[in-house]
Amino acid sequence: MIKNNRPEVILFTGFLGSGKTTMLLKTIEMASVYQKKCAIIINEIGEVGIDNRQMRMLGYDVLDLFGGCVCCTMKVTLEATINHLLENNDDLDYILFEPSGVADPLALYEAITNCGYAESDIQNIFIFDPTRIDFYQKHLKTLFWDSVNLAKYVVINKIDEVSKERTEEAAEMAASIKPGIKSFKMNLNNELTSEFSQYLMGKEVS
Ligand SMILES: Nc1nc2c(ncn2[C@@H]2O[C@H](COP(=O)(O)OP(=O)(O)OP(=O)(O)O)[C@@H](O)[C@H]2O)c(=O)[nH]1
Ligand SMILES: [Mg+2]
Repeated sequence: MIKNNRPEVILFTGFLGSGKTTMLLKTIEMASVYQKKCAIIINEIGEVGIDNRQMRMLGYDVLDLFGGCVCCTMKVTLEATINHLLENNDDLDYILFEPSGVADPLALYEAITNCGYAESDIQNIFIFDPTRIDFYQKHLKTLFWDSVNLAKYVVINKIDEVSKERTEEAAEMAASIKPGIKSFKMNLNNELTSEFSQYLMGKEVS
């Protein structure tokens, strides 16, 4: 349970094109059905769609591109933005944020905990695109492992594009990294499943 009626912070994490923005938009829609008030933090660098950790794993030197200081700037900016939201809104239920791939997740966590949240308060939803399992296993193993480990829930998305077996394989991959992690299987081009909606909106953080 979050202290002082603070809004819950929900992070939508996942690799390029996995469905983070789609999920964020669906969550906003769902929140309005539940009459909950959301603030959305949008990350301009994220909009460019470059994920420097992925790029680095693939052998590109992205530090040259971004000068290496983007994460620090972002950390300060994120902290200031959250604090601003907390100071100026006393009726917020959720802060939704899609971090860009440029952001170091640990720096993001630090920015959020500096605003008075416990790390365990952060609702980090990892969105997993099962159409790309082979690519993740081949090129992004460590990054995938770290991302699942940091997440609270996994959403296996795009189930309309893969077989049931593939969906199960994705869920098993997540569970083998973080035993017991809850997975929700979805086609985010449709609605959020009611089970997931209730989980996110109805249930307080335990
Ligand atoms: N078939 C199918 N397509 C989906 C689903 N969810 C999202 N998409 C599509 O996948 C593409 C990428 O979705 P986004 O929500 O932009 O993904 P993202 O993770 O925000 O992408 P980046 O921010 O660029 O990393 C879009 O064309 C979506 O319409 C799904 O469940 N099924
Ligand atoms: Mg996006």
